[in-house]
Amino acid sequence: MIGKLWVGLFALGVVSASSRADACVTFYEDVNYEGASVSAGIGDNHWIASEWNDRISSLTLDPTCYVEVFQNVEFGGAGWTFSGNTARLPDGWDNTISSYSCKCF
Ligand SMILES: [Ca+2]
Repeated sequence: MIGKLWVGLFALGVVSASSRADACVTFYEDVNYEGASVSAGIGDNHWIASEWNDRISSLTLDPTCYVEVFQNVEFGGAGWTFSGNTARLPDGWDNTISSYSCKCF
């Protein structure tokens, strides 16, 4: 009984550890999580690189994470924070993101 409890706790720990290691955010080229995608871990990205600049149209987030996105490089211009999966970026945000910061609780 005790042994099973410890096995269960260990398994739980492994699951939560691996979910922490998963992507903080995944960006998609098209709305509804379609087209090309790119995932990123926790952290700041001051320049999303030319391949993804002004291209993102939807995003998914790890349930424990949120991402602050910016219209310009170096976290400049307007900003918006997303705290959940977003199938369609709000008006004015489609194909505009150039830098971001992804954080988890
Ligand atoms: Ca797009």
